[in-house]
Amino acid sequence: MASSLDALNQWVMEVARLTCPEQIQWCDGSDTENDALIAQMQADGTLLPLNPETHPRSWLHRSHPDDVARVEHLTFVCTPERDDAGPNNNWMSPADGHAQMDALFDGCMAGRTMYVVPYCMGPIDSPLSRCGVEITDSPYVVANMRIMTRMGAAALARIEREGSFVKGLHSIGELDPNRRYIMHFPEDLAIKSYGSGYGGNALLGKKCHALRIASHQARSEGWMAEHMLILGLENPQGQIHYIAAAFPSACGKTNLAMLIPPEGYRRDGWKIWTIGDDICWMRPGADGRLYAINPEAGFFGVAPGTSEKSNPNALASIQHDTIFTNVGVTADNQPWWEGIDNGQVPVTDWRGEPFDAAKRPAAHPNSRFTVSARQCPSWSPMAEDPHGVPISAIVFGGRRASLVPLVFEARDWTHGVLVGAAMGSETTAAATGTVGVMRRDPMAMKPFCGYNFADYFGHWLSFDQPGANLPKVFHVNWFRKGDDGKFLWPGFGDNLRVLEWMIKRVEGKAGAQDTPIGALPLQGELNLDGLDLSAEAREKLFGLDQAGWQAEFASIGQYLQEYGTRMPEALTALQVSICKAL
Ligand code: GTP
Ligand code: SPV
Ligand code: MN
Repeated sequence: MASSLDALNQWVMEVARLTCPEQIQWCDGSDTENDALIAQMQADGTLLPLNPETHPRSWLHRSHPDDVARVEHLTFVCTPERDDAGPNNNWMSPADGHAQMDALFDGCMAGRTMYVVPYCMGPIDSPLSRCGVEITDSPYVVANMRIMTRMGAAALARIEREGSFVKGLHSIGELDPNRRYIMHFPEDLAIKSYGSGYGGNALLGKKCHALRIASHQARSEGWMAEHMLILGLENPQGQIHYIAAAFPSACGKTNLAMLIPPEGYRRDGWKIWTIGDDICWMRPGADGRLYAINPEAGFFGVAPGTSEKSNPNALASIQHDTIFTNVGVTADNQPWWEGIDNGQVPVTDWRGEPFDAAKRPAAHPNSRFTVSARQCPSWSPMAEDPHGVPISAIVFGGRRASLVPLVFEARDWTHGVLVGAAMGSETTAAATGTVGVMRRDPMAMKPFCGYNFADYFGHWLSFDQPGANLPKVFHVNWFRKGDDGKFLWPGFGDNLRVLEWMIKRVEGKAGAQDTPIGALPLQGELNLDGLDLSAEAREKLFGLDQAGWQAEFASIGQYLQEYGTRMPEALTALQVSICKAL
C-alpha cells in the first residue's frame, strides 16, 4: 500500500518544481532546528535580540513598513460558483485563482530555502483537531508557526495516519503590495499566499486554515469554526463555566481571555482560566452541549495597550521566549509600546528610526507579540483536553461608541443568531484601511468566513435540534463613549461583573427586563459596587435608545437583504418582527 505521505511528498516536489528553491528543509519542530533558524535570522537582521537580562530569548522583528496588517481587499475565496463565496468575500474562479497565483510563485524561491512545515491545529490527540502543511520561504513564519501551532514530527505522524491535510503555500515574494494575494480554495483544502510576511496573511494555520478553510469544512461536517476566545470562569464554589466570545479583530478577545478579576472578586475566589484568545472550534457532544477546543498553541496578541494594569497575565507571558513584531525599543533595548505604562520611554520606533512623537507612534498600532500559550499564568490544563470544554454562554460584541448597551441577552438560539448576524463594529488597525468606520461584522467573521454568510447563518441555525442543549447567547459593548468622547465603562478586569451576570442568567439566578432587542439586566442584578459611574454612564450603559434602535434595525434589515433569498427566512422574519416591536 502506498504511504499516505506520498501525497505530501508529491505536492512538495510539485511546489519545488514551480518555485525553484535552492534547498528544501523539512521542519521537525525540534529545539535544535529552532535554535539554528533563530541564529540565522539574527545573523541576517530578520530578528534583533532584545535585552537578554529583562527579556531572555526574545526578539524584535521589523516587518516591511507596507506589510503590517491583514489585507482584506487582496484576500479571495475561490469557489466554482461565485454565490458560494457570497457577497461577504472577494471571489475568483479556482482556475483563475490558481493561474494567477502560480504565475506569482513561478521561480519565486530561487536562492532561498523552502521550508516544509507540518502542523496540527488543536491538541495532537483530539478528534476535533485538523492538520495542515505550510510550505514557506520565510524562516520568521516557521518560528512563529512553531509557537502558534503543534508543529513538526508529531503533526507529520498524524498526517501519515490520517492521510488528509490542508495544503498551504506561502512566499514573501518581493513584499510588494501590488503583487500580494491571499487565496483560498476550500474544495481543494488549499491556500496560496504571496507577497506578505505578516500575521494572518502568512501564518497560514491561523486565519486562512483555522477559520476560512475550516469554516467551510465545518459546515459540511456539522461543526463550527469561529473567531472566538474561550475562557473558564471559576466561581467561589469552584465550579467552572466555559464561555466563548466573538469580538472583531483588536476588540478585546485576548484581554477578556486573560482577565484578572477585580480585588474583591479575587478575594471571594473568582478566577479566569484561559483556553484560547482568538479561534474556537466547536462540535455538539453526546449530551447535546457544544464542546470547544482552541486550535492554536500560542498567542499572536496586540501589543499596544497591554500593561500591568490592563492585562497582567499577557505581560507576565511575554517576559521571555517571545517574538515582538513592530514594537518600539527603549535605550536599554527593551520592547516598548503605547500604553505599556511602565515608566520607560522609547528611543527607537517600529521602523527603526529615532522616536519622534510628532512623526509616528513608537509601536505600530497593530504591533504584536508571539508567545506560547504555556507561558500564560492563567493557561488552563483543560486547553489540552482532547474532548474540549462544554460551552455555557456565547458572547458577541463590537466596538460601538454609541447606541449599544453594555450587555443584553438573546431570547433564544434563533434570536442569538440574529444578534450575531447583526453585529457592527468600528474598524481597527488589524487590517489595512481606514480605522474607526462602523461596518457590519457578523459573528466577527466578516474577514474570515470561507463561504456565503447566508449559508453560514443557516448553518448556525441548524444546531437548534431536538436533544440540543445550546449555550445562552449575549451581546456586549465595552466601548460605549460619553459626550466627552471617553469610554463610559472601565472595562478590562471589571468586565468580570458582566460575565458574572451572564453565568447567573445561565443558572437562572438573575433577573432581566425583556425589551425588543433582548433582555437587559434589571437594576441591582449586575454588580456595580465600588464603581464610580455617572448618571449619564448608567443611562447609556443600561438603557434602551428606542429611536436609535429603530434606525439600527432598519440598517440591519438592509444588510440582510444584500444576501437576497439565500438568507434564512427565520432571520429576516425575526428582524421584521423586532422592527415592529420597537
Ligand atoms: P485580535 O488579536 O486582532 O483578534 O484582537 P483581540 O480581539 O484579541 O483584541 P485585544 O484583546 O488585543 O484588544 C485590542 C485593543 O482593545 C487593545 O488596545 C486593548 O487594550 C483594548 N481593549 C481590550 N479590552 C478592552 C476593554 O474592556 N475596554 C477598553 N476600553 N479597551 C479594551
Ligand atoms: C486578527 O486580525 O483578528 C488577528 C491578527 O488575530 S492576524 O493573525 O493578523 O489575523
Ligand atoms: Mn483575531
